[in-house]
Amino acid sequence: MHLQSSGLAEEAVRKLRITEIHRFPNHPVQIGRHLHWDTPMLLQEIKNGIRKAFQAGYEPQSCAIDTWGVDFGLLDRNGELLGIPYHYRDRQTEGVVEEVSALVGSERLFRESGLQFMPFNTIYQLYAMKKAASPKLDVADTLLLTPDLMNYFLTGKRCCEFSMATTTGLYDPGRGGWNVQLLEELGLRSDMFLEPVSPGTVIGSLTSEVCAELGVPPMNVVAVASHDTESAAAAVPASSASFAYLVSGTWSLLGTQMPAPLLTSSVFEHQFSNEGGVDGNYHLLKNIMGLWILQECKRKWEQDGRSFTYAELIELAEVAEPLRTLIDPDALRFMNPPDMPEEIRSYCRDNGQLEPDSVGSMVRCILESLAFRYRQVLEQAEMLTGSKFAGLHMVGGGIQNELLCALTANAIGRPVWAGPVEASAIGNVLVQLRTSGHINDMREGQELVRASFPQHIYEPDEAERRAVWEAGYTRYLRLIESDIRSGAG
Ligand code: LRH
Repeated sequence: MHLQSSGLAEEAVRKLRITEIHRFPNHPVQIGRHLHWDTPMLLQEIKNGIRKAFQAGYEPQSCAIDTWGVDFGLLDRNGELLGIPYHYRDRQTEGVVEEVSALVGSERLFRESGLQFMPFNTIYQLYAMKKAASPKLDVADTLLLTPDLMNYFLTGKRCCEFSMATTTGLYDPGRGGWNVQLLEELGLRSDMFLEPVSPGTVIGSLTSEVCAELGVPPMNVVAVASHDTESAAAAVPASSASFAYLVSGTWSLLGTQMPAPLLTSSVFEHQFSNEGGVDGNYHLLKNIMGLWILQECKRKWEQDGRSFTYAELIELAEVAEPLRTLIDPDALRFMNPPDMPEEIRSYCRDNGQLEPDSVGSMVRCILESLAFRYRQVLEQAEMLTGSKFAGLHMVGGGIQNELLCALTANAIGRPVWAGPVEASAIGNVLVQLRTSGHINDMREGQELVRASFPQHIYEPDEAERRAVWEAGYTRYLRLIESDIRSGAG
């Protein structure tokens, strides 16, 4: 979650400078049978961030929030939060994709939502709650997606921001509005949903209560592209109009910007998503499991008393044998297993491969498999859009993993342009700067990013090494195919 106050430093060449004022961890909490977000803690930390910005001597004109997609809170008719919002990795949605597809038809579901079928999409969470006869659905007055919920706590104003709305599976990108018919067919109420507003809309000012609590003056809260992926995409420092990008973090989102959603059968078959961004643009992208797999291994090793920093893990991977074992990072079994290293070993056993036999070989297996998956998805994106991309822009926290960037350049056989790391925060700030009139449009914002943040270029290995990567990729594709045939994953 990013909270950014806008500030522009005027220099000979206009440059943007960002300063980190406050950072906090965001751990889910298992309560009984369900996995939840610690929503009160998140609000408190956002407020701490605002307070610290003023205490540091800044005079912010505005602030804005962007978060992960799909999750939401429900307000009752008194405007109070009903229950504790679920985490999208909660198991309540197991089997729901199949059920909803059987009910309304999978092609139609795709055509009317533009999204790949991911079990955690809002539509499936709501359907799971309905199946469980959740009383919250009966008394809910308003559904607010996570950034909208936080904005509501800060301003007292209820709003629904467009980019988040498009992650729900209930917004019809073709027709441009909530899919009331589909909601009705699923037995869900449509009156909980607010009309989406565009990124750049001023929601309101901090409430007098929040100002008094924090000891700060009133400040505008802006709805940016409040879906973090879209904020990050808005900050990709591309110089050409057509480019491919990868937002790398817990998830890897690989895609390209489009003037309109692409709702063809081919996009449906390849399971890409159309997600709304700034200026009504759409992004054709795919969710790839991402560094979650590595994060979960690290957490498990820590639990077992073997703590490593990421730098240590990467060092171990660097000296591990290359291309020893591969996995399909997007196999559903990796979504939230109790023991990720064991899940990987068992995947390898199931596929007749050697198991990773050390921490280094486990990390190497994850990173190489991700890199090959990026190539596969990049080539699919080219096929679907009829584009040819010269290389791949990588942004987000994951690019601090230099080995991943280098492996990706080798897997795709093209350059990787890495940077900036804080892309979501920067895209968030760009929309605020446009709202306050400091920049005229997002193109200018993109140029500002290019002038302000260095990019690191990773070139693929020389010609003689290409054969090794090509052979690795062929092995990866064979693995994926046999996985699909056997119904595993
Ligand atoms: C990445 C992200 C992604 C969503 C997922 C739930 O942070 O927003 O775009 O699909 O979280």
